[in-house]
Amino acid sequence: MDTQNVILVGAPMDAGKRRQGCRMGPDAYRVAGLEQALTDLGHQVSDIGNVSADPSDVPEHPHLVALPECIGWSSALSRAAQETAPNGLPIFMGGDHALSMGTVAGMAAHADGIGRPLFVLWLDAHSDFHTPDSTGSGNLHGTPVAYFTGQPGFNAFPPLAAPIPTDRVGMIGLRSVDPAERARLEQDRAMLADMRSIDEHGIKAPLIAFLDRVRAANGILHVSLDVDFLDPSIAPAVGTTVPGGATEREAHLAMELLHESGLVCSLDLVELNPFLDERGLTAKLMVDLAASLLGRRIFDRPTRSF
Ligand code: 6HN
Ligand code: MN
Ligand code: MN
Ligand code: MN
Repeated sequence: MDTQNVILVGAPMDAGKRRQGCRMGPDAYRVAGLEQALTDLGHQVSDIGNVSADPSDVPEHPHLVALPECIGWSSALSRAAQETAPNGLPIFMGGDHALSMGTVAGMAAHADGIGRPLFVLWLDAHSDFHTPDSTGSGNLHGTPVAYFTGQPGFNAFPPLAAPIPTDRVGMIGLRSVDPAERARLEQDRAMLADMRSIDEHGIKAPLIAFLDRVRAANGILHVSLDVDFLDPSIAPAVGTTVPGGATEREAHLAMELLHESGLVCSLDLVELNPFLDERGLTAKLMVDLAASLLGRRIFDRPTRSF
């Protein structure tokens, strides 16, 4: 098996929504044994600790939650992505999904620098395709895809070195998309696989079709894994559960196919709220999924004992 340099980057961002707890995510992944699980696969793993948000002098916004802090996280995490990606595969341990504004922007700049297009796989119940003008909740974790694809309304945020055209975005797991997001998605060319289509055709078909697109363009792939992609019965530790999510088997199969593709350059693990977990189950499942993505074989899955 080919081994890689894997760089764990803590992103204890909790500013992307009102409900707090995701700041404990990076330490939950550490306690759940992410570094050891990847080391056991033969990888060179280093944990560079936690990033903190840059200062921002943008004023607070009456509707958008913690706007200055989100801007400060975006620039800090974009820099962290650009600094780590040349040395290996960064895994961003979140933190809420607003952190992907920074990680994807930074990975896009990195990809641009090496002359390859960045594709993004969004594994999520939600499309996170609101703009600051369309979000009803004011929670910026519902906006990262709109930001890094260059939609209007993000003037207060760091300018993008390389906006990602929507036809380089694939979304799998969708089952809760607000009307404004839907209207925008319908005009766009992102690959969308909602849970209805996964029920009908399985998870392999849309994923392989998307990976073929990445390969044909000589692209590299950033994967953004939101805990609520998974069914809440197996992954309760998230503030935005939507019933009818991916099963443990569908999620592992997706990770194994991603590994076999050899195309993945970076990974976000987002929205884990350890305050809502049950005996660390969600954190451990996310660690096991990351291990499958990094090449753990099916017979090597651990027995869960408490
Ligand atoms: N996530 N569409 C809802 C909102 O508040 O804009 C939910 C967003 C969920 C965010 O999945 O990271
Ligand atoms: Mn505010
Ligand atoms: Mn999300
Ligand atoms: Mn979500």
